[in-house]
Amino acid sequence: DLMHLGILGRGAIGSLLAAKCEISGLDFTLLSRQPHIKTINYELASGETGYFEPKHLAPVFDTKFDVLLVATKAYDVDDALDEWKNAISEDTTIVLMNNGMGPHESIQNKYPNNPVVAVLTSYGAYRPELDTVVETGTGNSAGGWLIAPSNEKEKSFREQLGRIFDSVMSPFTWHEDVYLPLWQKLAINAVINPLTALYKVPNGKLATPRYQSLMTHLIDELRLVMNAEGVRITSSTLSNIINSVVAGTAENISSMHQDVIKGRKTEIDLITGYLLKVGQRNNIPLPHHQRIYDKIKAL
Ligand code: KPL
Repeated sequence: DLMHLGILGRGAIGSLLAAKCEISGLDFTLLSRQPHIKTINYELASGETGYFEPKHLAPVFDTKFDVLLVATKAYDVDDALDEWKNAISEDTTIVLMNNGMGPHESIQNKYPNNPVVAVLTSYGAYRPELDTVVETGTGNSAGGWLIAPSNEKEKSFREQLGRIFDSVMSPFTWHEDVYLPLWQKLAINAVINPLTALYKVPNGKLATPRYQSLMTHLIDELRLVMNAEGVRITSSTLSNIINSVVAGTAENISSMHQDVIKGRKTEIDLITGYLLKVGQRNNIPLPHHQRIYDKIKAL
């Protein structure tokens, strides 16, 4: 029997996930505040295009899902989980897919007994129209338990989730310690997103000499915080990781750059803001991150 999936949020990533679920024949429902937008048109990086009408639910209902993929903006995760709490039973696995780290802390208080997975993905997508999603680049994805289910369920839950992730966000890697990739992703987003948004450049431009000294400072500060939080990593490893994402997503307009272009709220509070909070907790001054935080807030 098919797992019943809920996809919460129909932004770029939510719409792309829906398209991949549709193509893979999975049983899914879109939980959206815009159920009147019936169709999703998609264009994948492979060139494949199509459209479909997903099942939709309005917020008042009592269907419980086996797996809830939370694909909202980071600052909406907490409110969205409250709004759709009827979709969540004790056995629902909640999958957080947002950038940033704030919700990964707060969910442990809200749903301490549900299995919770953190997923990171480097897929690029945007929505040129409300009903259309374009995949700009394929990436890879990783995830692991933030809250694992009981021992007897752990293996079967992980295998079922693995099959879903393999079909909608392959290649997918399961991590025993998800905090390592989570911190790496936070580091990627804390460097690429604000810089591309401030200087109004596609990701690839960050490889040019103009940005190297600032990036070095940001990376050194990140390394100090990560080490203080128990994540063992060197500045040069971090630099290699970030530069390979810059190269791999060179044409991409980062999500924060897109937010700024469209005059939307940015995720700076859950990316750089989270980092500054953890820096403070560890008595580590982060002057370069503080400066770009202030500049983004002033936009
Ligand atoms: O995740 C991203 C984002 O734009 O939010 C990166 C990896 C920087 C790709 O653009």
